[in-house]
Amino acid sequence: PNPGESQEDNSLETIVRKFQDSMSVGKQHKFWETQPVGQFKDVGATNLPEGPIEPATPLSEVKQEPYNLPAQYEWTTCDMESDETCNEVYALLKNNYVEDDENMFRFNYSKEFLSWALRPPGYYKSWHIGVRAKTSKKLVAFITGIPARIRVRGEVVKMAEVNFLCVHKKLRSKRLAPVMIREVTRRVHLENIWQAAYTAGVVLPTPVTTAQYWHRSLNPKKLIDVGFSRLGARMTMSRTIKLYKLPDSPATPGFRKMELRDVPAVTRLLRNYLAQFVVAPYFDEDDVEHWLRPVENVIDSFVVESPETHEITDFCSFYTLPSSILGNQNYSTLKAAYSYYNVSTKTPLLQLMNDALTVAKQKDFDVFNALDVMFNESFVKELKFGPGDGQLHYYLYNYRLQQALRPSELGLVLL
Ligand code: MYA
Repeated sequence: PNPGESQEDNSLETIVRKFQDSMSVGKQHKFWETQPVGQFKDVGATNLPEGPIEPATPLSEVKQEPYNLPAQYEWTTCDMESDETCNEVYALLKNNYVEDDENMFRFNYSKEFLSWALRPPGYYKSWHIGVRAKTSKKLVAFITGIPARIRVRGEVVKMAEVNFLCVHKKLRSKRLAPVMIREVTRRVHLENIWQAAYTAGVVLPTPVTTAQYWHRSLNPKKLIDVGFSRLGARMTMSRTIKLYKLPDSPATPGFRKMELRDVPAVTRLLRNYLAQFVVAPYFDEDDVEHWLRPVENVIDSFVVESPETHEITDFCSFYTLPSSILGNQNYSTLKAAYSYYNVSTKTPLLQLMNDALTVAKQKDFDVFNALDVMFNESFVKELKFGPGDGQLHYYLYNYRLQQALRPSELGLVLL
């Protein structure tokens, strides 16, 4: 027998405690328990009203000074218009941001992407928050907010979308993250905004929904070589390559790249479409111009323009988010496209998404990813997506929903 085994405490009490620890709902959340978010103890409670958990307070009551950091560190506001700052943020995230469970891949957001994602209409520079080591001035942590209007059922709420929370690998588990979250909250409050939306791979109190990733191989040989996917049972490489083959060009007549002149039509399409979901962004033309107009190597968008009437009837989009491949001899980057907002009114969604896959393949992406939000479940199986192992939890800060949502009731994609 393994000598380690006899050392183990196998009392019933210990077994129960270990089981509870393994379930995140049984875990203590010393920080999150203090925050205005849905608490695990209230799951299923029907007596609590929907809407803000805490009321807004007068701005004069918002703390005027930043929260205290450990003595060796200092706050910095990151100017994302500065190439130098953008480079520092890029490098911090490239080396320390989100990895998969097996630590084989790590997100590698490009500088162009960060500059786009963090500077939407009406953004606040003060919400791009860094932490530096006082002596070396090295950037060691980061968190961001951007303003957004999010509709929850019938109500449009001004929120912050919080993203890119990152603490350098060497500074983990020192409770820096709660200080960063408190500081971004303070700076959001100073702009008289009291709600936020965010996503995370970890379970926290309490998800409004949990979405699953689906992956469509575009370059199956590379995906198998780097360990992203495996050869199916009774499959050869050449049969696999054939299985995932796509047409050379999109099938839908009038399918073309979105242009500036399409902004009014795309805004109308998107607004009508997103009205079907319980939680979704409320976009105006400025938002659409920023978020949906193509930007090289950042965001691709396409419309279907009717060849007869020249009406814009459908729309699809995906963003570019490569991952570093950790420790592979032959490849260093996985080129991934992520499904963003898609609207079908005339072209069947299945055909529209097959066209999106086709152009992504033309643009040399290795894989096309989609969450099972909106109507995405209706096309994933047919279009040969496979379910991923990662889950993405969606959260609202200071806004209670009576009940968790199905992912298909969610019309929101965060970057
Ligand atoms: S999600 C992406 C998060 N980033 C990564 O996963 C990158 C790699 N990991 C890291 O850099 C670190 O592990 C991070 C934690 C920084 C994540 N969201 O400092 P700690 C809680 C929220 O000792 P560290 C994204 O960017 C944890 O439960 N809380 O831990 C959206 C514990 O609290 P509690 C998280 O590992 C971010 C405490 O932190 C997350 O060194 C949305 C431990 O702190 C997480 N992803 O650092 C932020 N991970 O004891 C919330 C851990 O209570 C925004 N924790 O369980 C809220 C809205 C604010 C604005 C409101 C305006 C009104």
